Amino acid sequence: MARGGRKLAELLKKLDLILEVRDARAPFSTSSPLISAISKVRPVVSVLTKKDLADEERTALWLRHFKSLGQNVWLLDLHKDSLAPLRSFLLRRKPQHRELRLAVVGIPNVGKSMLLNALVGKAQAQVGAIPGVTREVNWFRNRGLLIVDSPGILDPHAEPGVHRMLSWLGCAKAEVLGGYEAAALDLLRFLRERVLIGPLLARWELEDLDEPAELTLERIGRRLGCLVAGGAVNPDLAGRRLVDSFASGKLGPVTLELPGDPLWSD
Ligand SMILES: Nc1nc2c(ncn2[C@@H]2O[C@H](COP(=O)(O)OP(=O)(O)OP(=O)(O)O)[C@@H](O)[C@H]2O)c(=O)[nH]1
Ligand SMILES: [Mg+2]
Repeated sequence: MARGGRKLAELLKKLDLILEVRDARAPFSTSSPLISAISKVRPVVSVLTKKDLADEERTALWLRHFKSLGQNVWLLDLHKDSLAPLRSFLLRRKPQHRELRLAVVGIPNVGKSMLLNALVGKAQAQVGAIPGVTREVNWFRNRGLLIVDSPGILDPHAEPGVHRMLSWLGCAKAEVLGGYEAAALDLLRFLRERVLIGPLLARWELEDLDEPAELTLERIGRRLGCLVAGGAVNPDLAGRRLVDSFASGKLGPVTLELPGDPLWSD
């Protein structure tokens, strides 16, 4: 992480602009830890990916929030949306006699490499559903753009709550943050507190009962057949299935944060 950050700092001198990628399901907690330093020296354009996995109404609140701050934010479903408008926007900033040089930065697994591929028009950078796919800084060039793909960088000093949320979104590894059972129980408690759990459980035809998270996880494990010999639920396996299904959007669209959320706002 420190090495990636240093490389990026050296690169900054050569760049015209930075594309910061965040996950639309948690636009605050998925911001890059480097972005406040970067924005002092280079213009930043933010992209919220995974529009299809986020709650539409909450996304509208976020867009209004960013607009009120005068921030330039693009909202995209990278599997479906055309990148032509963003490309044209970038090319309007291209110096006359050379390509526009930019870097795609952000925390792991938010869609940096996928965005880069869509912008250069080819599947050049490796994309994957687990965090940590891109390990080096790499340059890609096409049609007026010279783009750097960079490894995802997490903030080691972020609040534990932020890291926990990032594990639910697939941006941080639950294995290194106390394991899948703990991550799943935290997720269930968080969703219940914020009245977001009902529609998600309904996807598995489970009722939203007023019960401790452990019992909800047990019902999920039973429903999904995460059992050990003797018929008991394996809570780690059930936790993994819950977290993975949540992260990949299989449980339906949800946004975990609102602008000015008292839990995370600084
Ligand atoms: N549903 C959905 N999935 C997306 C979207 N954008 C990216 N993804 C998925 O997110 C995952 C991560 O994409 P990558 O481009 O590898 O992410 P990255 O930020 O480069 O990740 P690292 O290199 O690990 O830091 C892949 O499984 C993509 O298919 C989107 O808009 N919608
Ligand atoms: Mg990548």
